[in-house]
Amino acid sequence: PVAIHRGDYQAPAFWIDTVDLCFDLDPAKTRVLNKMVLRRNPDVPAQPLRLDGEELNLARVLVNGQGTSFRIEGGQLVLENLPAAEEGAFALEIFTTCAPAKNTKLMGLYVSNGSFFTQCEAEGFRRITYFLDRPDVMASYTVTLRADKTLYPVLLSNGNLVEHGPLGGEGNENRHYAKWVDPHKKPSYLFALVAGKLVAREQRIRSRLGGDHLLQVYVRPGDLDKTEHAMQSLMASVAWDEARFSLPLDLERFMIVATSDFNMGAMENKGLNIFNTKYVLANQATATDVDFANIESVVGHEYFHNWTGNRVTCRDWFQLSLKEGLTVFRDQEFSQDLCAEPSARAVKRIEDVRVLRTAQFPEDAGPMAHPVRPDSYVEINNFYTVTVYEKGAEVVRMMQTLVGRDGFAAGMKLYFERHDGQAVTCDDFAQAIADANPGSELARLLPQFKRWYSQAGTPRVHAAGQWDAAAGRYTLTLTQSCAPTPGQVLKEPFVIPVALGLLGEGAQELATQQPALFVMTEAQHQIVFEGLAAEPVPSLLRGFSAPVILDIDYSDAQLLALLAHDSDPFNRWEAGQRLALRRALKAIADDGFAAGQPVLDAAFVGAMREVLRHPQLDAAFKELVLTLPSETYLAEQLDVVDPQRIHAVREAMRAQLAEALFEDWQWAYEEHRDNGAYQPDPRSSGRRALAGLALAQLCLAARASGDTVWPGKAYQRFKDAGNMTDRFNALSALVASAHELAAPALQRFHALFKDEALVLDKWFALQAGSPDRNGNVLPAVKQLMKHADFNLRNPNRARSVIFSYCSANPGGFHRADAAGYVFWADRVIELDGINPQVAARLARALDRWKKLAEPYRTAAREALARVAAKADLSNDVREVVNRALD
Ligand code: HT7
Ligand code: ZN
Repeated sequence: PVAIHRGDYQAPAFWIDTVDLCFDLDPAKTRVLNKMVLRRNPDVPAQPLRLDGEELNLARVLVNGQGTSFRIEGGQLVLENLPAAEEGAFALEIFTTCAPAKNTKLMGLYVSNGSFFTQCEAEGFRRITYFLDRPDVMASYTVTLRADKTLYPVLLSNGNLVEHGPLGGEGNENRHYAKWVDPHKKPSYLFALVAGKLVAREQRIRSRLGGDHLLQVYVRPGDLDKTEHAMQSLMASVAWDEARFSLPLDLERFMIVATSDFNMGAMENKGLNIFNTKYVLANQATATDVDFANIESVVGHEYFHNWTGNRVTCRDWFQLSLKEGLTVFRDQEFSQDLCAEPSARAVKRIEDVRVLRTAQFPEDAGPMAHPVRPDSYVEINNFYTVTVYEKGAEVVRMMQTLVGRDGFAAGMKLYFERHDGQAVTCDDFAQAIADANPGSELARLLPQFKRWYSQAGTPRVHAAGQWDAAAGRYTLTLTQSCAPTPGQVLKEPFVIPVALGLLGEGAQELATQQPALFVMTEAQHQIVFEGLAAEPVPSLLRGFSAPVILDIDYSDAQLLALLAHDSDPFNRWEAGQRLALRRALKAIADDGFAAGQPVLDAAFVGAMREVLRHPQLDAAFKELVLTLPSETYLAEQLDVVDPQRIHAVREAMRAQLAEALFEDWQWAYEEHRDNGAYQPDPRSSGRRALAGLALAQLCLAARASGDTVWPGKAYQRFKDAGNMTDRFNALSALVASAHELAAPALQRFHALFKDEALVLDKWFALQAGSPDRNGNVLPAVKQLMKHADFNLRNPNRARSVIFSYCSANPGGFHRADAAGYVFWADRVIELDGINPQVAARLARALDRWKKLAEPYRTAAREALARVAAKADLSNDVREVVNRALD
């Protein structure tokens, strides 16, 4: 496979002004007539036109209505004899066919449950017609859809519906058509069409800044009762973008359509967003609080792309974070702004950081490490990563930290003034934010700040304090470093905003002469605090002000003080995690560690009890503090990883907390379980989360003591719960504690929800991700794959079983007999023949194999080598396994 390099960017040799597409939709053979008006780009030397194409059958090519010579070269349609620049625009007509029903890659035009959908980002449009399929070529689209009226009563595309009606003529008796005109120019990746038997929830709104709009959420008949939350989320998104950034909805009609076959979460096609059903459908009987929150943020995310992505798009795919990092930042801010209470905002921030640290930090330290703006790729689909998205969002967040909230809004305004309607770069964005804030630290440090875009790897900040009692002086030394990543050995210092404060005696917040934000630019800095009465406890990187690893040698007493008293909720949580981590790492390092051995001391247990019983703290915050660091996070702290040791230690810690806090968990459960009307707001979902954790802990404790009361209560809760969150938490408690009631509960759950695909996904995922006991999970996973409801072609279902096992269940997956890796290699190869994008995601499960202890390391390498040896692998999977083996 050939790598594409950022430095090789060249402007297109032709522009496409207009595109007139006519589709005759048929699952077996769809006919596409593509009439374009093109002109040469005068800034580029004359050259042939090379149009991208993939899996198309070409029937006809006409230039200005005449036949012309052409050739197919490397999949591209090459036209040499085109009018010269002086002749101006010319018409190009291309007639092709494709086979949507056979499209298992779910890129381009495909069929799902009898309806047609498209997915064009990043390079799917070339599977629909020959085109300059790159984001810097923006055209005006007119689209006509023709199809059977009974099978496809709804025909949708981007923009406004200008005509529709029956099709005349022989053979068209039951056929109809719809013609759509998009008033906005767009790149091909934002094109979409949908055709099928769908129904819509509709809402007319009058926006504060714009006019009247029609919002629609299209789903399959029968799912309409699950669309209210998505619609509410959409309305809230429109209002938020107007209020926070003065960005109005620029369309008369904004549509969301749900499909159950989708490679990712959702897609921001102009005016016609296409969503995975998982991020649309919800009611209290079928969706959990987490589902409700995810829907809110994904609906927001896609809506916010309408400006950050669609109005201003990427010049090339190396700039992907321009739209994705910025839009993740915007959706995170949106979800925080919807929180009524500051504590709920903090909870959201902790959740976001947890994702960054458990998924992005490992990526930044592994074979797929790449800068937020990558320098090269083989397959762009492999670069829709947590680095581009989540780390990209942290980079934008740091900009806001450096210029302030109002300064950032001013920067956004300037960005749109300068670039509306253009395809631009990450540099253009950073420049606009800096230029709007001329006196700011960002403006002063911009070239250095932009290293966040060009250097991969997670920086480490080492902090050491020195106390001079006689002088009343505390000196804090901060040192930054960043380990080499593939292709980047030496790193220059980053600009690192460190939000900080000091806790004094009695753990009260100290007023100091130093600002609350210190901006690191050098490899080392010293910050001196004078006039202190006693040695302070530093609270650093408050709110996680930069995406770095903070090394600091706190004593237990200092961490306990921070956990109990820090005014920054993020660092309060962080102190609890550090206390747990320290104990876990000590036990993991102990070669004599035996399963079930105590890991936790009275001080730690006491501190956890205090948080759990705290009269003022929020339930959601308590749940976060009382959840131990994940096995993946623990593994990241180690140079050599024995996944079974980590699993055993974490399980021992869970069991010990369960038993030591038994009465407190009972109190927490009784206090926080409620039977009132269901609301998915942060406060009530926090209560359910804490009650769920308590129930899981009580069932776990019961496992050790042989008590049957709590498993019985969990089973009862499972049966009579009024919402999916409580029901699923109760079921999970039984499954995680391997109680004998788990089997009948699982059976009953399946029977209750056999017709609800998204709920069945949960049922599969719960079993594939359950804590391993004597290697029981892999046989269960193999059994699940034989279940009548399993379907490898459906990405959600494949993820619910295979990914839940290989990527989210380290204790079950990393087996000494290598059977987990053999299973993984078989599935990667099998999936690659169906859907390379999904296969390549699964291939990443062994990214960190070089850190594994023996015998896991050798076995993992052999599994990777077996996949790599396969002759006809997709570029997607080949890039991932080659980089892993490198
Ligand atoms: N911008 C969207 C990316 C996306 C995608 C990319 C490749 C293959 C399939 C895909 N579906 C959606 C999603 C987003 O970030 O909003
Ligand atoms: Zn996005």
